Amino acid sequence: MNKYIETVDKKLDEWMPIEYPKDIFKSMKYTVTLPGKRLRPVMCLEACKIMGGDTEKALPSACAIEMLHAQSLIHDDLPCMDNDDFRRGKPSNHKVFGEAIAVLAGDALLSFAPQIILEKSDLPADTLIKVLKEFVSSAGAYQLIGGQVADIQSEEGEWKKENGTLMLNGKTKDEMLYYIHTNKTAVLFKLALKVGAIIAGASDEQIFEMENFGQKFGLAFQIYDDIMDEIATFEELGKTVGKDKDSGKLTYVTLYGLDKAKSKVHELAGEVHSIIDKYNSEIFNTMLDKMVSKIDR
Ligand code: GRG
Repeated sequence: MNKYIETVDKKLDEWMPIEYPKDIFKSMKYTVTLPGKRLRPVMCLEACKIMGGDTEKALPSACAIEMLHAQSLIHDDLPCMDNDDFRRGKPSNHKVFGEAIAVLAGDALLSFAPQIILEKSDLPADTLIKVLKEFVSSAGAYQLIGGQVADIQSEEGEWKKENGTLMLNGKTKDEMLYYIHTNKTAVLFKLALKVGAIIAGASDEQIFEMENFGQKFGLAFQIYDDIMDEIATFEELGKTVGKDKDSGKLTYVTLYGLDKAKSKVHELAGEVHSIIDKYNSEIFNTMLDKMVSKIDR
């Protein structure tokens, strides 16, 4: 895992030079290169490896997915969204560069990332098109952006009783939570795993298996993240803690309580194991074990 992280960090630094106008490149690079866990690029490389592929070939895509993730973090922290002053243990992008540059840095990363895939990948044209198709559809209104919109609206919108059940935009709280977690969070894990498998030349069945893994891992990870918001420290999370409860955000924890949230993470982790155990991946097992052990302390 550390080897993958080192390689990704080196490439992120190399592929993000500070050009003119410097502030935008500095702002883009600032959040991308802060010490995140690098879960998505590691998953992309490991999926490529377990499918028998050459991980070198997946590196540009793995880095581009980390850039897309950083883009979503920059915009998520803005005052008009989650309004968080800290990210990855440091001041958020807009706290360092100002709101205008932070908005533009997110926008710029959105096109810079696929540019990296196009310019740095050594892949056949049909594979490149498949990878880019996954990338652009994941980043758009059908998935990542749609998930964020639902997240914001679930907090600010007016839930109304229909036949005795609270509803918003045609969804119950349960359905809304599933939509948000699928599109805001699981989407980038699915993207990373599918892209790694596509680059390795995996079969449609194997790609679907990776998608299923990403979906279940993503759901578990968002619930884990919301549990950590309640039980972890600032040092551990690198961002403000306890915000969900204070802002009345719709999360698995605020809806069902800590105990049910913990059991759900266990249940989903078990389902992930049943998908991936046959691959004997130490890296995937470590990721799952770390997540579960942190909520079990
Ligand atoms: C304009 C394409 C576009 C998207 C913007 C702002 C937004 C839409 C989406 C926000 C998505 C978001 C912030 C989801 C939260 C997912 C999550 C749990 C992030 C934390 O991931 P970690 O813990 O972070 O892997 P590190 O810092 O370790 O990488």
